[in-house]
Amino acid sequence: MLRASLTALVLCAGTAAAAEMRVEDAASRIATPAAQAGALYMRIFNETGQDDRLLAARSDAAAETQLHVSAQDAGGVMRMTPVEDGLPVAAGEVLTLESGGAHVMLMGLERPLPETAAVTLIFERAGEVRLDVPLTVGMSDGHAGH
Ligand SMILES: [Cu+2]
Repeated sequence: MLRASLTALVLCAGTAAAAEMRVEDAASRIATPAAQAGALYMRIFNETGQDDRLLAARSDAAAETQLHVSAQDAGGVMRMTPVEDGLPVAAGEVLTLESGGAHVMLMGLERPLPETAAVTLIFERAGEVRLDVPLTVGMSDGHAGH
């Protein structure tokens, strides 16, 4: 399994430079100034020409960065769980990270809170994609959690 992914990365490094993962509308939600954790949302356009999978993310703005999915449990309560096998994004498709769905979770936010989080998305085939996401406290939809 590990060997297969490494081979894919090496093959991928030789492909055209124009193909890319394009990220739009990156935003954050941190409920309160004292919150220990925050969520990042964005849209990821797979313009690499090949099916891929978002495996993980990391950031300098938090002690730990995880991929989560939110879903209602049997009792109707929204819960979030870590993504285990990555989030698939087929060639030409869009992976949307949004409130109530999949998101990047920053756990153990740095203090003082940086204005911007440098985030690295790690894809199975496209490798690492870096972006900066502004960190904003208290988005106005009245949701205390996410
Ligand atoms: Cu989460």
